[in-house]
Amino acid sequence: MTRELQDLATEIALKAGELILRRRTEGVTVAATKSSAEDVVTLADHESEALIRSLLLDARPDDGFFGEESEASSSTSGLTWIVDPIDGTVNYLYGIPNYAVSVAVVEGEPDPHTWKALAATVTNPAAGETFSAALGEGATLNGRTIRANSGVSASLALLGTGFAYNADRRIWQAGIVQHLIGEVRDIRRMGSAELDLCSVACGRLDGYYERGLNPWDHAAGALIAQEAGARVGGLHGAAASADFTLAADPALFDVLHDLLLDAGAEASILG
Ligand code: LIP
Repeated sequence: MTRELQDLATEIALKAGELILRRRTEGVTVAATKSSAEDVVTLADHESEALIRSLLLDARPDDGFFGEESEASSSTSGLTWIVDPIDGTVNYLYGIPNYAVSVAVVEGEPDPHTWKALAATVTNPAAGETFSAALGEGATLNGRTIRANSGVSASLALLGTGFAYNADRRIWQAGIVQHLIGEVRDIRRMGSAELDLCSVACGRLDGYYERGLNPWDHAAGALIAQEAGARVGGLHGAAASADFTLAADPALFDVLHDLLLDAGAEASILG
């Protein structure tokens, strides 16, 4: 069952990947802004989500849908698809080849605190890279098994992180970076949470953390990183969610967890 769901996620993600890559070459149109002027949605975001939704409806009409750009629909099968039609939309707008289509399927409500992720695919069409996993079946990049780095100390850890579409939040997030930057090897801001989590899964990053993610920004990448041997969660044993998302090899996870607490990662954010 999970393999079939994985194959479906991959087939559909690749089709949406082809579409957004084609639109990229044809020229990107901003359709609207959302939570702030910086938070844009393009016509291609809408087209990609509409395509994914219709293909899922054809293949599995009883499943629920929870996507970034359209109304959620509830499930009668117990399964719900969590979809980000373009993760890294600002990269997509600027032509930075680090954006992805993300498709995951979970058992239960579309709530990261309670869902059980079963299968997931994240495809970066500009790089020709497709990450995928099924629960208990491991993770792959273009079909090749991948593993997260292990045995890395915090002082030599290369981390990834991200910043919100709200200026006050970005200032707060920059404060966490200021605390952390002297404790680790370096920090990368690559612009897509899903691809950051996949980078942990294949060893391009030793760890990743971010606060304020939506469910569709981490649903797929979290399962892929976990199946590659990383621990993915929040603070104080919580699940990964908007409250906090941290991913790293289990030993490094614990060290980074405490460094982030020292840096004030759980403080309340204004704005
Ligand atoms: C983005 C995430 C990124 C985060 C951005 C935004 P989007 O998702 O991938 O990690 O820093 O604020 O949430 O908006 O491109 O789908």
